[in-house]
Amino acid sequence: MFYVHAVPLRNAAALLLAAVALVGATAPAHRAPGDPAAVSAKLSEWKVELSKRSVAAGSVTFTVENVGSIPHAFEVEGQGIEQETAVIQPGSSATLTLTLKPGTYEVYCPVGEDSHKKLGMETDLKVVGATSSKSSAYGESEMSEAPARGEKAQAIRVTSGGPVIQILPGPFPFPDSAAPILKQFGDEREGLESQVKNGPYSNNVTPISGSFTFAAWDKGAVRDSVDGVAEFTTQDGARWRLALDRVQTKDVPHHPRFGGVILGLYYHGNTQVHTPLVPTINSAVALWAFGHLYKNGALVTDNAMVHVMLLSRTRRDGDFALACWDCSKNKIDELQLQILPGPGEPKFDAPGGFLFVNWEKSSSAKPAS
Ligand SMILES: [Cu+2]
Repeated sequence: MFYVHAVPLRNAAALLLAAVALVGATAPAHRAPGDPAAVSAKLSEWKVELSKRSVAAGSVTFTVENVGSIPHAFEVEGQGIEQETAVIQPGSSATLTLTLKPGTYEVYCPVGEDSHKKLGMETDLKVVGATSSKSSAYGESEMSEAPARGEKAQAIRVTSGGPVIQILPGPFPFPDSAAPILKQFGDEREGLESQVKNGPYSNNVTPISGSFTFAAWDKGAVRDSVDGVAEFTTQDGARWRLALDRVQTKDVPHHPRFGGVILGLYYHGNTQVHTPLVPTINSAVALWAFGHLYKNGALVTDNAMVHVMLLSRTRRDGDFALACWDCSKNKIDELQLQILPGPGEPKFDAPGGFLFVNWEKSSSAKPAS
């Protein structure tokens, strides 16, 4: 997985500043016994930054600021301790004072059953014997950990199965549940509210036929990739073919801050990650890609915007109405394919101008390497 905000340059500048600061650093200031150590923390999408990576054992006060745009929280876990703040709204702060023994502690955002943690909101804190405290600046964690994390490649192969349904425009069936979440979506709210009235997250479905198989690789950094083909015949008899060969790295309307391939994530709905117009689900894979789309053998576009998920089932057997607002405990077998026109391209010649297709009994495996 990777993040699409334009932070790398700023990070690079911060790292340079941090390096300069480290060169100029002198011996750490001693504090009187009994004085709590102070650590400040910044939460944002999707990272946790600590002012220090290492503190002396004893009482430690964390001052935590949410500098992001959605609610977060702060948890410290390790050496038998597991303590967290309440949820912190964007622009607000909280403090947490703990007595910490020497050892390594995991520091992360616990919102969304670890979905924020999986998206990158985690780091660690070393607590050392009281006399050998050493502090360092923001940014050192990225220097020491990013390369190791980038090597972690995971892969999945997904095969479609079961009934195939095309989702047609219609009202979203959980408007009361979605309303409080939509309030936090700022600029996006208007578009989402029109999708509540008549959009692609509806109970208005029709059985069709087709198949979809793909393999996807989550390689960290910017090397995620995908390879797959979907073929289906829509309600109107049109034959569609979609070839996937490259992941998408820029913001997608209504899918901000995401790109590439993410394996194993719990999100949507009330976790406030991603569009709230999908119930809360657990996913084996979520990916964003560009696709080559053909209709009846003729190329429609090389830039179709594609979002794919294999997720815990959201729809009923039989009539395929959305059946739950929190579907995260259900079996993971629903394969969703969502295809939208590329930026500036005309709507597809299909109801609502989009192609949303589900395969209701799909499966996944690790691909042979
Ligand atoms: Cu968070």
